[in-house]
Amino acid sequence: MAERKASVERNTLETQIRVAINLDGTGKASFDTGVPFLDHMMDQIARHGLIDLDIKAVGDNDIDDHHTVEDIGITLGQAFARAIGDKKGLYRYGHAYVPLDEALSRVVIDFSGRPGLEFNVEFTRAMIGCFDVDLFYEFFQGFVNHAGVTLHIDNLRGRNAHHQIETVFKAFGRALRMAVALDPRMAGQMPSTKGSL
Ligand SMILES: [Mn+2]
Repeated sequence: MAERKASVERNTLETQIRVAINLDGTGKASFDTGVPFLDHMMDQIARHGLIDLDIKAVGDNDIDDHHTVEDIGITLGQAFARAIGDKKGLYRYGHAYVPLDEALSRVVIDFSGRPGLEFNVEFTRAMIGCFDVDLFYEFFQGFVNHAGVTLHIDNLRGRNAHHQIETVFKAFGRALRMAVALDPRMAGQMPSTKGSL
């Protein structure tokens, strides 16, 4: 099987990001982004997606975390697009429900080639520690635009904002794991009647 790995570097005047991923990994994660709560969330992607992630970021966090979080989403999306390759034999769709105590989220993803995000999370508070919850939308929008995926995220219930977003990221990891898996019955074929994605 061809290796499904990618390394992407993205530099702007606001941020310098490096992302290395292995879709057929074991969930090994290494982060140095200057945004610890985002690292905690991306750790869920690695663990529950069984995707190795190595992410380093230097950003203008002296302003706020906005550029860094958005640009990590963008660069992670680029890395996925590159590692996925031509999509032959891909499951393509993935979904998961994940609970954490009172919180429950559902994430559905399609490696459609068409960027689209439905993000329905009514956070019960504006900040988690020093992390502004508005930035999660920016992270997923950056990812969606550059991975070329359709992504539906719904937090179905939850009182604790940390639980709300943690169920989203765990479900995102599980949905990714399903979608990026190779289907032996689809071997060598495009998972689309159009013949391309
Ligand atoms: Mn947690």
